[in-house]
Amino acid sequence: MTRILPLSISLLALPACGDDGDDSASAGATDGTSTSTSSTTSDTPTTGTSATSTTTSGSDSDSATAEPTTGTTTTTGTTTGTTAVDPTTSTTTGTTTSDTTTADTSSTTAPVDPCDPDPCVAPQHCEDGACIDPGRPGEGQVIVVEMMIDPQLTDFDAEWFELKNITDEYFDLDGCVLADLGVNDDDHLVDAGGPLVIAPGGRIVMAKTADAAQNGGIDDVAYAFAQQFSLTNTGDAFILRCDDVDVDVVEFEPMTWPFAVGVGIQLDPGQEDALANDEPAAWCAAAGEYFPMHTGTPGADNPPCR
Ligand SMILES: [Ca+2]
Ligand SMILES: [Ca+2]
Ligand SMILES: [Ca+2]
Repeated sequence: MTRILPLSISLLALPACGDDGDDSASAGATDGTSTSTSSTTSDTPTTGTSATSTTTSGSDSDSATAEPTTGTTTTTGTTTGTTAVDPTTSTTTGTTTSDTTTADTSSTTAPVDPCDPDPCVAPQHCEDGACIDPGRPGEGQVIVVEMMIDPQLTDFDAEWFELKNITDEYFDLDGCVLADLGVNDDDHLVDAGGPLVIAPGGRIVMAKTADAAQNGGIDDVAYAFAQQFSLTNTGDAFILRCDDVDVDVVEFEPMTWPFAVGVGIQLDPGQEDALANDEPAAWCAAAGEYFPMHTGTPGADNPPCR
């Protein structure tokens, strides 16, 4: 029996050795010393942490210790306080924005005229920055202002008429039609082989021929229409038609109109209008000779009739 005790004691002692490395919870409950030590040890950090956090949270509003944390928050507050600077920045930005807007508005408001300065050379004109060729005249924009209906020289060579552009823009007469009420009643398509430009306020002469030796000494004939168009001595019509628009029409006859053999008729400069020139009273017999026994001012201004 005596031997058994030591065994049980040793058996009891063995678990004690295993306890050291094993969980302290069960052993700790038995071992008062180790329990208090370990619990104190483990308690301290935990309690410390919670205590600190409690203190911190409690001190957030009161203690200066919590300020670091609160400081951070304060920093945010400061940042917010700095936000007081932000408004300034915002204000500045706002000002800048409004300035920029003002600048934009002024740049938008300022119209840019692509035709100023005018990049085009006459007879082209500027439209939205593009150089446009002259177009054909509309009704009444180009009118007939003088005619040699019955020349002393042969009618086949020496008839002519003068046109005036009474607008402030260039026109191209190439492609227009000359029509009359003559025996043949042929329309003549103006084919100048290129632009036949009449300048603003300008005048041009069209004749049967451009040969000055044949037409009565007229050198500056802009276009020769030959025999398809004529000014019939017994009465006829002069019609300038462009793009199917009668730009000007004048019907004449020898009884009431002041032309005669070798005497041209001219429109009074005060009657330069497509309707006014329909009336014989707006015309008068040309006085000065441009060629022996031929009166008129081909290519030059008409003097007043009275
Ligand atoms: Ca004639
Ligand atoms: Ca007319
Ligand atoms: Ca003239």
